[in-house]
Amino acid sequence: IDLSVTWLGQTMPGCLYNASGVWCREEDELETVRASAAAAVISKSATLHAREGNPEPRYYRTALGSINSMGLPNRGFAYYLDYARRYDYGCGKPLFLSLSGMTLDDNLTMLRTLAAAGLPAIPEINLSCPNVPGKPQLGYDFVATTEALNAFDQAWPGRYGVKLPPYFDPAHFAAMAEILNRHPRLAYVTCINSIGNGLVVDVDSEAVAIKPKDGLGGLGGDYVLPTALANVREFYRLLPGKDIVGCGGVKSGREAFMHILAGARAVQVGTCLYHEGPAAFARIAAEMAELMRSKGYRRLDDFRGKLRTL
Ligand code: FMN
Repeated sequence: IDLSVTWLGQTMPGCLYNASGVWCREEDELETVRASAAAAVISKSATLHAREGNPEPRYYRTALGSINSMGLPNRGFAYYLDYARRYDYGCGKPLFLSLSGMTLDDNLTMLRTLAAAGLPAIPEINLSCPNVPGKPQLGYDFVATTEALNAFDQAWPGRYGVKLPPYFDPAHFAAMAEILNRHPRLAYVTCINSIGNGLVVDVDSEAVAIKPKDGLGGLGGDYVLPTALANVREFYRLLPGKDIVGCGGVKSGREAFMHILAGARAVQVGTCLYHEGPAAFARIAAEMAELMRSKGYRRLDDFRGKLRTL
């Protein structure tokens, strides 16, 4: 069974890697992901300057997944750029740098600096962080997204990706796709970021589960799988010539298979990786291979995007 993925001009050894924000804030975490069965590596969303993030508790595990309001704790762009300068690109696993500037100018500064460094690392610009108090998710503001993408095209000469928030209405899928399709060098979109501003309540203590934003936080895990699949499938249909990276609710080979069937080129793992650690990649890949074997598929192209309707 061949799980390799040809994408962005290279062939990755598999289709699974970490979701930004999980197991990727520190260099030793990034290197552990690279050394695991993951097929690529993405760094924690970087701001121009390092951030401590929100007060704790800011992550909470539930039976169905997770709620978090981390608030972009990260080492700052220079730290991840330095990692990217020393990254072993010859290992065959692409390196993605997630960027989440606090302002458009910060994003442009990071993109220009990365461009000047001339590295093979690929930026994934995060249009969808729900957890910085007072900062709305850019991807829900179509005017601001239009302005941002036009500016990214000026600041960055190569191919890039964006991380989208989940959308919940066909009119919004269509409106966002129309904007994204104006940008030929926007090579891929990652769907989805967490479902923002959920609320987990503990009955015993009659309290919220996390401290920031009076308990509101982004949902991941089982909660988000159907929403993630809808976003992957709809953007797969609406963005010809671009790739979709599926993210949301992957915890076994079955969900990874569903994302590819819905059209994903590659698949990221967030909440499950947080709970299980990087051993999750080999387990999920083996489960996926077994599922494919039972169905008579030999490679991902045999079923990618071939989800049937009734
Ligand atoms: N997404 C980003 O694009 N940038 C981040 O910095 C980021 N930080 C996260 C931190 C934590 C602890 C978690 C749980 C998620 C974070 N996310 C971030 C969202 C995940 O990348 C992912 O989109 C979301 O959790 C859904 O995937 P899952 O169901 O596999 O968790």
